[in-house]
Parts: sequence; structure tokens; C-alpha cells
Amino acid sequence: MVNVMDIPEEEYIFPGTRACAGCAMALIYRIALKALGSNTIVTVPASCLTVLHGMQGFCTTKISVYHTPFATTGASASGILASLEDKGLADEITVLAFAGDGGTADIGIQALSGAAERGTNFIYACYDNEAYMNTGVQRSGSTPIGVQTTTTPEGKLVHKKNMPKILEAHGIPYVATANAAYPLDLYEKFKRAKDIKGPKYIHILSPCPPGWGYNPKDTMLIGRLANETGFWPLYEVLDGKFELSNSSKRYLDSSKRKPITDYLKAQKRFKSIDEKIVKTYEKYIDNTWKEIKSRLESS
Ligand SMILES: Cc1ncc(C[n+]2csc(CCOP(=O)(O)OP(=O)(O)O)c2C)c(N)n1
Ligand code: SF4
Ligand SMILES: [Mg+2]
Repeated sequence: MVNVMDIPEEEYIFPGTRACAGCAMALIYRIALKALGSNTIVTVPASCLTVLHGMQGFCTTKISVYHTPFATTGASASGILASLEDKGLADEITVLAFAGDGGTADIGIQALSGAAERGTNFIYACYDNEAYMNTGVQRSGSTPIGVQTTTTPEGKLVHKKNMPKILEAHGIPYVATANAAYPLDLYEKFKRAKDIKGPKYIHILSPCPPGWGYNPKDTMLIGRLANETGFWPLYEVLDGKFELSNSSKRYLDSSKRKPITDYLKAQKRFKSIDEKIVKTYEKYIDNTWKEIKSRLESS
């Protein structure tokens, strides 16, 4: 297990990015780059992460970043890797695709699926702020039920898409969930992914103060509640073997979980939900953990 002293001091993002105060995505990116080091090329589609990098002519990172059209993150990663292979550099340089939930669960899903199926040796990280934030909070396939966005003014009607499961169905060697509020776990997962050959997929919950409607100082608190209520369990699937991460293990016992209302009531995006939606969440969480238990028992 890593501790805070294991995290390298070197920063790969210069201070003063264009991300909002309290942005979890900026923290996730910072930790991921510390885990992967300077021999990394990142490919990024249109998103808040593009904005973080700055206007044309500037770049807030010390590493090479390729800005790719919205739908093409997976395909661009395969292209970068092919070029590195051609130059004999593929073993030295890590290819990291870093996209938002809209760029992953919706418009980029076929390019990602293709890269996973081809066995591209890359890490695909999805920072999931659960909506299209960069363009003013529209719903995505990863927006949870009941959330108010500009395109779901009365609350989204269906649950979020389960992207980690979809990637698992591709039979790739590594799939993990993570959460910006657990940076050591996040660091460890990127480190592990770096040493595995083939496609690796890490799906990270990324609280967003303006999009979720909470005070920027509460990003870690909100992220922790997602785990403590059982809504966002942390786990890894390594070569098909399912393992619950340490920070989520105690929530196998339902009595240890906080009520989901602690999470929902702390964010303005859930302000239109009623008792029926709360019950839907309770059932969703129960089902999620029943499945986790049966996977652990059968492995
Ligand atoms: C083909 C195409 N359609 C739409 C857009 C406009 N657009 C830019 S960023 C964005 C939202 C991205 O959402 P997500 O991937 O969740 O990242 P976030 O903004 O939340 O960080 C959209 C719709 C675009 N750049 N290209
Ligand atoms: S809108 Fe949300 S995800 Fe985008 S930069 Fe601001 S806090 Fe980060
Ligand atoms: Mg998003």
C-alpha cells in the first residue's frame, strides 16, 4: 500500500490552470501524471480538461498533450502508439487517454471500444463529473437518475451507464474504479496500470462544484460521501479477478453505509428529487452490493 511519502514531489502541471476552484478533475490529472511520470503522452478530447491546458500557444503541463476531436480519443491513442512502435519507443513511453464522461460514455464509446478490442497498449482514464460540464451542464449517459441539468430540467429519468462493466466485457487485463477523494488509491491504480500490457481502463468519480451545486471547499467531502453511502464502490478487476479496494471494504456491511440522502441533499443538482427517486437509489445501491458480494464469493 502506498502512503503520502511515496508520491513524487515533482509536479507535471504548472500552477494557475483554467480549471474552477475545487475542481476534482485537476486533482485527478495531477495525481495520475505523478504516477506515470514524464515519459507519457496524453491524448485529450474536447472537455474541461482541454480548458485546463489553456489557450492556444500555452500549455499548463510539462508533458506532451495531443488535443483530439471529441469522438476520437481511443482511435488517437491507437495512432500515437502505432507511431511510437514504428520509432521503437513504445516500451519507453506510456500512452494515456484522458477524457470526460461525455467523451467516454457517449460520443467516444466506439473509438474506445475499438481500441480495447484491438488490444492497444494504453491507459484510458475517464474522469466522471456526470455531465457535459464544459458546455454548460447537459446530461450525459453517465449522469445519475434524478439529476437536474439544462437538458433534464426536471431530473434525469434513468440510471447512469455502467462504463467499467462495459469495458470489462471487452476482456481487457485491467479495469478499476477510483474517486478523486481517495488520491492514494488513485495513485496506486495508475501505477499498477502502467506496468500492465494491453488496454487498461480507470473510471474516476470527479466532483464538480458548479455542475453539482456545492461549495468548492467541499469537493473531498462530497467525493467521500459517494463511497461512504455505497453509491460509488472502489474496485479493481485484474485479469478477470474482482477485488474490492481497501477504502470500500467496510461498506460490504450495509449497516456501515451512510444514508444515501446524506449524499443527495448535499448537492443542488438533486434538488428536484422525491421519495420515489430516493427509494430507487436505495435499491440501486443494494443491488450493486449484492453483485459485489456474489463476485467476491465466486472468485
Ligand atoms: C463533435 C463535437 N460535438 C460537440 C462538441 C462540444 N463540446 C465540447 S466539450 C463538450 C462536453 C464534454 O463533456 P465531457 O466529456 O463530460 O467533459 P467535461 O466537459 O464534463 O469535462 C461538448 C459537448 C465538440 N467539441 N465536438
Ligand atoms: S466545470 Fe467542473 S469539471 Fe469543469 S473545470 Fe469547473 S469544476 Fe472542473
Ligand atoms: Mg463530464
